[in-house]
Amino acid sequence: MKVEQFKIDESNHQHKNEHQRKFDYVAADVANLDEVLQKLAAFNITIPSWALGTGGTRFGRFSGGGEPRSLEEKIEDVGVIHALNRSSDSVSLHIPWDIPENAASIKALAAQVGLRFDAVNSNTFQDQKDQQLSYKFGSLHHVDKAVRKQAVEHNIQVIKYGVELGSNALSVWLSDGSNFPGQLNFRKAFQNTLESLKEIYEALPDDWKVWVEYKPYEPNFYSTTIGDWGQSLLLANKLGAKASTLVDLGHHLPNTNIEQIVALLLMEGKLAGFHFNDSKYGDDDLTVGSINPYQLYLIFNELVEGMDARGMNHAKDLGWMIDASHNVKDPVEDLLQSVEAIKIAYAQALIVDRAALLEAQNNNDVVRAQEIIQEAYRTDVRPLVAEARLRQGGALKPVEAYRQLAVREELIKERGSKTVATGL
Ligand SMILES: [Mn+2]
Repeated sequence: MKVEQFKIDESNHQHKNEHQRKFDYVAADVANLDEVLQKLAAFNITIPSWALGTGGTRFGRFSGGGEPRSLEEKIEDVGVIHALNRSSDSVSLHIPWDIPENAASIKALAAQVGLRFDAVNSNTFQDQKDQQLSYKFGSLHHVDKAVRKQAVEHNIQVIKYGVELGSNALSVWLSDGSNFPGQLNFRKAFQNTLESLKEIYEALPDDWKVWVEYKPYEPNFYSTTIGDWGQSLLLANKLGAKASTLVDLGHHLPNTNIEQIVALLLMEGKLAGFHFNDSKYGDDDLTVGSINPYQLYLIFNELVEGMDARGMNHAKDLGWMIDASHNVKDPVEDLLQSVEAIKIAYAQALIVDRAALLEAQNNNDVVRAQEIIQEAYRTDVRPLVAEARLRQGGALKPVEAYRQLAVREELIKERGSKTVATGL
């Protein structure tokens, strides 16, 4: 299933006048309009291979129709997303859920729909069929050296798959932790993790990075060995320049000031990038921007300020990826919504009056500072995001176009109504 350009153009034609009116209205007040549009056009968000199927919970899974049955079909789906939004030009693979059996043909297939491969993700939080030793009590932190070795070797294998695909980062999330007080020696668990990560680090090609993700709880409920950004940063600093900290928005305790964490990691040159999602209670993995879009904007405000302070390229110098799971929506529509929410927050951050904000901060003018921050947030930047997308050949209204073109119906015809994608 491929979305043809003329169909997108037809859909855009219906919305042309309405879009132009709204765009002209907001554009009149944007001082650096061309720069904002260029940055928005360049900004892409990676789609994870596990998000193309309907997610489940531990209570069950309600699969949707036309789910991708193979890696090839997942790439096809990301191709559809990218054709519509022109902002999702890469895929992140999860090994072993999506093993590229023939890297050359997978790479060629991806290139046909304008995609490349971003970070590869290892998995030592589940036991796989035919696996010799169990990860029940952890992987890289395990008390038994043989289990640690098995987990290290898996990560090195994932790097090899990534090299074949042209990826250049390994993303590591560990579920290692403990469920009960006394179960684990925290110091030894940390040291084992460091030792294991060092072995993985040694196997990284020169131009590769390793991203160390943290999470406070779940599936373990007493301690997690890489539980917060401090523990991740400690590991990344001990490992070296190729290691940095990955922030997953859902991996924080309630009310954590994530924007402050981001600001400091950026300052230290140790922010790897993001796993975007949203949450109300815990690691809910809801659609980005669906619960707390203001927090997302505040995070982007720090990102833009911090990246500019270091002269970084917004689009290329950090990893931007969605990590969400949804059990009631069409995954493609959900991903289109997530990408849109990210770009809206980014656009708002781009139009913040930085010079005025700095002046207000230096004068301790708290009211003025808040006014400046909220002025950008309360601006309807959606026509700017849509204009950038339009100029790239994307749809003015991606979700509407997806429905109009009856993509899901087509996929169900091709794949059947009872297909189940690999993943959780
Ligand atoms: Mn994540």
